[in-house]
Amino acid sequence: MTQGLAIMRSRRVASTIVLLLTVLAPLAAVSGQAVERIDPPSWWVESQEQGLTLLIEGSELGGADVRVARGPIRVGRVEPGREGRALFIEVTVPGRAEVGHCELEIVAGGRTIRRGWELVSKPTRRPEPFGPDDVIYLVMVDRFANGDPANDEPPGGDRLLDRRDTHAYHGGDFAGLRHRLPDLARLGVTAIWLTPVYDAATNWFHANLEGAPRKMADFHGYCSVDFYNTNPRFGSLSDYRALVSEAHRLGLKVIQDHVLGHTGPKHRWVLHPPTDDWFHGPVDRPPLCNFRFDALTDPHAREADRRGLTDGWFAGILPDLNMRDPRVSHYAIQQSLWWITLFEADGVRLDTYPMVDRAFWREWSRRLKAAHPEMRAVGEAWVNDAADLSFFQGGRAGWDGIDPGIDTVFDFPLNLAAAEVFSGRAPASALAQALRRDGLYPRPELLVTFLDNHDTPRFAALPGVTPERLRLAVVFLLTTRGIPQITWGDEIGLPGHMDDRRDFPGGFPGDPRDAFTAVGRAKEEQSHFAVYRDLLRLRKTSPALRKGRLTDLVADQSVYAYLRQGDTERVLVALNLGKTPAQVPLPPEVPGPARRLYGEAQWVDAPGGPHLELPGESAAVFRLTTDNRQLTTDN
Ligand SMILES: [Ca+2]
Ligand SMILES: [Ca+2]
Repeated sequence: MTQGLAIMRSRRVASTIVLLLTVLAPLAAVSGQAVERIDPPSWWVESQEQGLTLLIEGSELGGADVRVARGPIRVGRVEPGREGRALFIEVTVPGRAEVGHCELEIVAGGRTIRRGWELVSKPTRRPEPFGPDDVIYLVMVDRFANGDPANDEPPGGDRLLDRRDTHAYHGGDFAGLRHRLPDLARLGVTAIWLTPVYDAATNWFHANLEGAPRKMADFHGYCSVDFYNTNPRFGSLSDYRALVSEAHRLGLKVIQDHVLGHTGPKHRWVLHPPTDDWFHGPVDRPPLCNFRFDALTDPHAREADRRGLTDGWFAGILPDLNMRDPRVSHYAIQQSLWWITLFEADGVRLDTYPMVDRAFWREWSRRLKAAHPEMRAVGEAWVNDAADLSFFQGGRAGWDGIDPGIDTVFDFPLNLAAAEVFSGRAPASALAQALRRDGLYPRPELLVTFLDNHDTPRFAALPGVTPERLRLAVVFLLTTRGIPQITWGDEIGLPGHMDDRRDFPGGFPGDPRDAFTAVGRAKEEQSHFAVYRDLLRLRKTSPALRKGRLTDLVADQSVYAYLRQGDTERVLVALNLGKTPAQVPLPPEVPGPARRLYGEAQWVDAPGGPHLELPGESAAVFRLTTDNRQLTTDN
């Protein structure tokens, strides 16, 4: 429950949003038979997917017959949806089908409508799985860099652009990010995670912030109105493809953000759901998500409490999809397959992962991994207790007999410990205490570690986190176990909180300075940047720092020292959070001499054994020059 409350607090804005149903833009009234869209709009040849199902939406489609007028695809079963507004059509792509334009003939009420549908080539690049060798850089597309001012206010004019308003669009886009990718590659990150790219341009709802009604745009991307198109403010599908290609050319992996469990409040389905139970309803009196993650992890919880988590609408405003209807779950799985395959994702970040049935994730994983065995997924489970969070990492069945198959999760418990330690509220040993619980996870080395993300306050903005402590936290993040994730601007100590997601200085036309360059960074920003740059370089050259076994050596009030041991290398990391110098005795299994790789600490070989002289509020990294043969025997 406390986790749920934590979320409610941290997502204060979302939880206070009051959707005014009256602002829902009514869909254009349609008379007579019409076909408005076909999802997915394309598929690829050589697909192994069985049971591909197209959702045709329009009007007066009841009793329709569907034929293939052109192309090699074959139509199987046709199932009508709700109120003649939807058809579910099974389609087969024959093994030898060739790429080309297809046409479907939809015949109903004496009318025939022809609609195009594309059979495209299958990209040949295989995903490169992200893992402990990687460092992930989170970019909120709207807030990073504006490379194309022409798309800032798309035709039709919602006038949602205002850089002074933290709830409006700021103009960032694919072109801007693409232009800055070389900077990210030089910084030393190896993967980019973009906030969702779905079309949401017309999404515009009213938020009630502490009594004051105000507008809120979907700059963050989590309120889709079209799962098969990009937000035109970010760019077109081909602009997105160009961004992904450029990232791959620079050796950067791409992690897509998939929102499968809910739509935006203004999605067309809210007014015209394709089936009666498409959403957990009723739509006009939606059930509220209870954020009771513990109800899922607790074998003795009430089923009603579990349903309160999986079947409730996030903050009562995000229409929650009913994955227990196979037509809905099929749509969601195809959506993921479409983006991952055609836009060549290396990995996926899954939004609000615990709020969707675990049986769905098991099926999602099975089908996604069948198509892309190398693809990895990280689920967002905002759970602060390791015992609960470990339940959500795939790799073993839980008490419910379900292995969701999702490779990893974000390490919120370690994030919480880091926030308490580096803000001065907890002793340094609390980091070791948090890591002590790694035995609970199927694969702790795959946990995605972070200091902050787009839903949390910036670490730099936490009370008690001084610039010095912030830099120590960065050393910890980049040297402890796991896959580190950095939030855009963290490398310069960008402040802000989840209600104030700031633009990267220099990413936007007219910015007074360009913090992508050394000359554009303030002195303190440059100090932060240097720590990221140096540690990322070190990490790149040190297999032990990336994947070595973690052994705690010293964990007390102000000092935390640990070893990372690989097959060929041993590295010692020491942090002193105290303001005064610390003398840190090292245990016998850490013999000298050692070579200092980072920091200003001194290694002292004394008759009683080596110790470290660590200046106040400093960190150090040493490579132990031990005989390598010893490493394989002391495990
Ligand atoms: Ca733009
Ligand atoms: Ca749900």
